[in-house]
Amino acid sequence: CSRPGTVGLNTETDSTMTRLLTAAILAVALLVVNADDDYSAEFEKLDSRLDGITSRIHNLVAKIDSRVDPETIRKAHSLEERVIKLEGNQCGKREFQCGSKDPQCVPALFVCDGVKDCRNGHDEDNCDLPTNVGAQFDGHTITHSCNNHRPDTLGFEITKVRRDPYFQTVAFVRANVHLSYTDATKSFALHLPTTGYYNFGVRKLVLLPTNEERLIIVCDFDGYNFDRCQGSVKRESTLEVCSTVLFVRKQNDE
Ligand SMILES: [Ca+2]
Repeated sequence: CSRPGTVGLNTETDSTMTRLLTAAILAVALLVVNADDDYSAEFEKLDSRLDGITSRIHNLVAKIDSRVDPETIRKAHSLEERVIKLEGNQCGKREFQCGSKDPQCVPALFVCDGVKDCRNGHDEDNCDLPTNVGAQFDGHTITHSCNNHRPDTLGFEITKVRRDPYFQTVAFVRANVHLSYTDATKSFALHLPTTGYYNFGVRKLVLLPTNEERLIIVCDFDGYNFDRCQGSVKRESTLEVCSTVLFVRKQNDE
């Protein structure tokens, strides 16, 4: 037989639960909305700061282009390239942007091949190699999940460079990668000879895997500042980035 009192109690309880749930959902929704509001404000602030910085850098580059100090010009272009990297340059992944005053995309393979492909010729303007023989870079590990031994030190030295006259866009290199790490009981130091290449079109140094862990070191230069590159370590099988590293040139007088 039925028990009306119990049914009534259950209905009341259900109603209370429904209201509580509704309130909880509303509270979560409000939190999400508020959180979105906070992030939107933060994004707007960053966006506006980036606009300001971009405009200042473009003005600076325009002003100093006529001066003769190549180091100052190089620094300004380096800043400009870093901003372009953040904002995107409207070209494809394997394309080169000829320049902000005369935007044009050309295939990255056409950069530094001895033939002017950009209307403004910028694809042939900046063809010095940042990784000449003897160049040494020390890494500062930012994130690391490649394995369970985060490096205490990580760096590389270029030992040989070869450029093929028929394929100037790429410089082939030999390098020594060194790294050290410490586990629970002792320290390890490894020196791993490897090969790789610098691609002028995308301004990337790639060092091929050195041991059974099959990790690739990729370092992105901005094409102007030869003293630093944004490094990432990738798994060869999946190309997943498992470590990020800032590489800074070791000065020879150290
Ligand atoms: Ca060219």
